[in-house]
Amino acid sequence: MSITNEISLALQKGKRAQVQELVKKALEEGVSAKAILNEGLIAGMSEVGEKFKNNEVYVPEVLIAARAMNAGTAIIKPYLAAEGVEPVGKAVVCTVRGDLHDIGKNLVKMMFEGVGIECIDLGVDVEADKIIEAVKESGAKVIGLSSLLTTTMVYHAEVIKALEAAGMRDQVKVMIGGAPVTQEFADEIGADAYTSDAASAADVALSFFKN
Ligand code: B1M
Repeated sequence: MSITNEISLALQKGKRAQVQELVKKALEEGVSAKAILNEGLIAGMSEVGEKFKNNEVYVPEVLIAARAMNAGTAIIKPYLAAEGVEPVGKAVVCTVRGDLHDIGKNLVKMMFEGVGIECIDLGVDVEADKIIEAVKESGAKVIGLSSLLTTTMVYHAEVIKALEAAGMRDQVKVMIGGAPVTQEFADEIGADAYTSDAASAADVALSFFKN
């Protein structure tokens, strides 16, 4: 088995220390940081994402795998920069105004990073203005919004209206999600995409960067 496969498997099992060891070993053996990222870490996280979508694994396993992914990514980051590997693109992610739930948002961020999207994470309870500012500063092409309360889901629409008012609606794709959110609601407020889970959100975000 190749060392990148070993990394992928260790990540899927959430074995952080083993991922770190294998990543270091791979670098010593001359495997490129890009191959470690794509064939090891991202491949492993994609598997976890698929299993999560199919209810074969659950939130704790995803969080543990993501922790292993972060540990591996931290080691190769300087090498990636040296190899000139660019992220697929940038996305702003947050939970909307008035809402403090962040587990789903964090999963979305992890899945985005798992497919190579750089995330600007604004945290929870985020006002539309702050999102607009972050998009302007970073040049992000995707905004990923999350809400868990029926009382805060209306703020997804507020972000879209603020983008329109700032003349920026065409520059970014707005993706929304969270337990109370539906495709019907997304259509109603003019969001570009809704997905019911974080792994599918990453697939859709990736398609926005590729098209
Ligand atoms: Co809150 N809470 N909570 N809570 N909480 C719920 C959501 C609730 C359903 C519980 C209940 O009453 N049965 C209820 C909402 C009812 C409603 O609005 N209809 C509720 C309430 C009422 C409240 C408070 C108002 C309680 C109070 O103070 N009286 C309060 C609100 C505070 C606030 O936000 N202003 C509150 C507080 C909290 C805690 C702080 C205690 C804690 C949050 C901790 C944290 O997030 N760090 C908490 C929790 C943990 C929950 C429950 C138990 C779990 C939510 C969760 O994390 N689920 C929840 C009840 C439940 O769901 N059983 C509940 C797991 C997470 C992975 O799911 O975020 O949906 P989710 O993400 C999913 C998908 O939705 C999707 O991907 C994930 C799966 O892959 N997804 C996206 C999410 N974002 C996406 C974005 C996308 C695409 C997909 O594109 C960008």
